[in-house]
Amino acid sequence: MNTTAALLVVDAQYGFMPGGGLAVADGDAIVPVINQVAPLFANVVLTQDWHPANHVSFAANHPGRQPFETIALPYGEQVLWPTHCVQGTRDAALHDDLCVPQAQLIIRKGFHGDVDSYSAFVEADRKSSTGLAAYLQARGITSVYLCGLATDYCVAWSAQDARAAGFEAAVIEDACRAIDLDGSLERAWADMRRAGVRRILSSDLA
Ligand code: VGL
Ligand code: ZN
Repeated sequence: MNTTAALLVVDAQYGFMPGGGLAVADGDAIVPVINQVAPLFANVVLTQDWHPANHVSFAANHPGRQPFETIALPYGEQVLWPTHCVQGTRDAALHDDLCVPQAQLIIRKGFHGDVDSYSAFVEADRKSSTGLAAYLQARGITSVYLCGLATDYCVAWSAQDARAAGFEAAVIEDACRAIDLDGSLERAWADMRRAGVRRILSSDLA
């Protein structure tokens, strides 16, 4: 088994599955695909979107604003989301059917009330590190395979930041689903390609 590779399972939480606060169409279809590829990895890291109820990314915390509008924040443009993945709620829990017992680390992100964090590596202010790059480097990991939700937000930002931190990165497309807000999915694939992120299928791994 390749000990220099890690599988990064992004936000496989009820909040992004059908019925969740920020439901992604067909989001639960990724769970069996992740369960199928995970045994190929000795190193697995999970992320968990983990917001306080007063989080700046929630439309409900901006009177008169609606979900999916954007606002300007000190660090840049922010999409306003429906309330999702509030700390300690069922919405924030990882899907019960996810089977990755060998996972070694769960990175929780988006816990600062005034900063969002799509990326598992760096928060949306582009300054605050989650510590993940240093952790992976300390473990001798050189390549990161990404799956989870959502392709065009947390997966895409994490993949590009993995490249920026010097890792090889590949997104397992059929182990992801997208929000696809105003063409965000096509833009995300173009941005990832430019950053040197590989686009693969679970069948490419075996
Ligand atoms: C995500 C929007 C807001 C994601 C998280 O996991 O892609 N998207 N919070
Ligand atoms: Zn979020």
